[in-house]
Amino acid sequence: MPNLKPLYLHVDITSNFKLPAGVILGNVKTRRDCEEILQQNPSTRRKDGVYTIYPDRRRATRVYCDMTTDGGGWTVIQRRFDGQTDFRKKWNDYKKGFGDVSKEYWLGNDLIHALTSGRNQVLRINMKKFSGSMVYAQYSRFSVARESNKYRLTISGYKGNAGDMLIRNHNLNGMYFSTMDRDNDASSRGHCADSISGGWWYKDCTYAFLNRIYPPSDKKSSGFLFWGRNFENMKTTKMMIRSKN
Ligand SMILES: [Ca+2]
Repeated sequence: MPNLKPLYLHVDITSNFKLPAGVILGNVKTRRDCEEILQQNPSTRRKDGVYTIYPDRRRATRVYCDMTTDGGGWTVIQRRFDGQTDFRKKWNDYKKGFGDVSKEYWLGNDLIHALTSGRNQVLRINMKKFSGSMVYAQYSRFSVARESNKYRLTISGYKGNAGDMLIRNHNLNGMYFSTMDRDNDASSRGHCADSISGGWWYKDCTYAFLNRIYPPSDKKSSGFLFWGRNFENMKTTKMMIRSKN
């Protein structure tokens, strides 16, 4: 019998190939939102910025991710800070979204529906006052119905220090979305989303209206973006969602 020595074979395999345009590698498409990006890539923590997500697991969309606030992983659906984006838009604009995701924008009601349907999402609203102080309102349950149900709002479970203006002061749970060209509010007095207003969920108008005209300075005017029973105008707003409360 020949003495058969064991054979050790060491093989390095390197594949180097170019993907045709449109092909997505691996599990990138499983990144449905900013929270999943953070879970899959923990090094994105504290790196706020624009990322690509797949809200319906198919189509890509760019969105701003807050990877800092309370552990991060927030998908931003609305952001305002300088008044450069006009929020006086019609139903179809709010449906599709508008603005620049690296600046001010509304993500779009169809996408917000896709991100909030069939699973629990938390809504957090970060706001900065003209005095410089930061406040927030957080709701443990937030979802937006499909267009055929007029983007009906489901919201509950407030915590925060900004005051609860979406439930306790004027309950918007179950209210429909309205724009200047669609009056779906529950007000008998008229049309809350009038021609100077942006789209929002209304009952009998509101104590919180973050899509109204950007305020030029520190005021207490219901004619501008405001939060609170005294209509305090806010300097910056950020509405964002994730699953973790
Ligand atoms: Ca009305």
